[in-house]
Amino acid sequence: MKVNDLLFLDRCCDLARLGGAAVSPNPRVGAVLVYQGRIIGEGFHQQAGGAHAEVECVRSVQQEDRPLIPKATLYVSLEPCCFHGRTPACTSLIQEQGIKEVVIGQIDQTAEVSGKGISILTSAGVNVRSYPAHKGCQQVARERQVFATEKRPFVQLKYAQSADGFLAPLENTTYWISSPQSRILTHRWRSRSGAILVGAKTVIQDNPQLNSRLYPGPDPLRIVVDPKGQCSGKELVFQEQSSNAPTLWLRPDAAIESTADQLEIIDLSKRLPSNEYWGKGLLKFLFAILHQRELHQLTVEGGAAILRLFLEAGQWDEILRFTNPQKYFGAGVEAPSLTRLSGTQPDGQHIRGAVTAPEVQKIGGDILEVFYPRS
Ligand code: AOF
Ligand code: ZN
Repeated sequence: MKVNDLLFLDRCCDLARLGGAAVSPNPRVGAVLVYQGRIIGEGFHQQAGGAHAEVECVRSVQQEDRPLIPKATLYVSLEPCCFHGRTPACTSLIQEQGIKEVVIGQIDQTAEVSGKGISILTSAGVNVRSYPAHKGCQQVARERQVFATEKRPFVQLKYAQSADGFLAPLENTTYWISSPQSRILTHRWRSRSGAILVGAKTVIQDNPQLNSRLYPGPDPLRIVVDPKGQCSGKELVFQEQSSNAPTLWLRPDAAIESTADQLEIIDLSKRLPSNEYWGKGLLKFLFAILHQRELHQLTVEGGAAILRLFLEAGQWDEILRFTNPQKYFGAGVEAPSLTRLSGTQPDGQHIRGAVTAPEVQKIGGDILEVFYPRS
């Protein structure tokens, strides 16, 4: 392991993170070209269908430095692609440029790549070093990797709780728990999200818009899971004028006609047996729809039953939990208990436990904790 390799891969990750929602369903990727310790080129993937990070990086090299390209080392956060998709293969670019040393972070789990990019380069005489354990490279590519391997989006569960672990003080009430700063951060996340999903109860009680109006950027696809047909269709999330983003409404029937252009009603009775309107059957169906639409990231924003649905099925990848340390409800709707997650269900299925990531942040007056599945 070379210390400089890790530093330059860190730089690749900083660049990759500049890619926003437009990158989806491609992975976020960053690349740098280094000659004798000096960065002579940098680039990142900005938009699906557009130039890959390696192409942007080579393009950015100044005229006077171009003769150095064959003598430079190319660092990329992800294995270079080796097939012609919407754009040509990066392995060809590397060979055309005469680059002889490539350092990568993650192997690209996309079926067409998956190690073949490395073997093509190695066979062509390029020296390749890889760092699959590099945390930054894992993080920037994680949505794409889950999408490619599990055929479902990367699932984030997001909620806010009181200091004593309640989502709301009473059933059927709306109560704002987190700080204005946390709200802006949530909208920033939404602007980089593929889709936001909530349950019918949340739509009826909170009447959320689920867009990213407090932060610049595109609005996500909105999904309402309403297997009992409880929503009326008059709620803001279904109204075209509340946002330019489309909404998917999963209902038990087609009793309500879509009035807004961007509202798509999915009649579950035509797609699933009624005993699968909830639970693993529903999740499987939902993931198939999202995979078909090439959505590689999904944020689940509640309520309690929906959060539990994903938790109990073990179908989640990250939990973002805000806690307001000043608020005590004493009773109400309980937040999911993450410490009770590990264990075995009655059907013998193991429940994916949760572990806290080391980073705990203060956002406004709130505490933001991040949890990952116990591996
Ligand atoms: C790279 N560098 O910056 C990205 C890669 O349709 P295309 O041509 O854009 O190809 C998409 C595939 O390329 C995608 O499925 C993934 O495997 C890879 N993404 N590869 O070398 C990049 N974004
Ligand atoms: Zn590529």
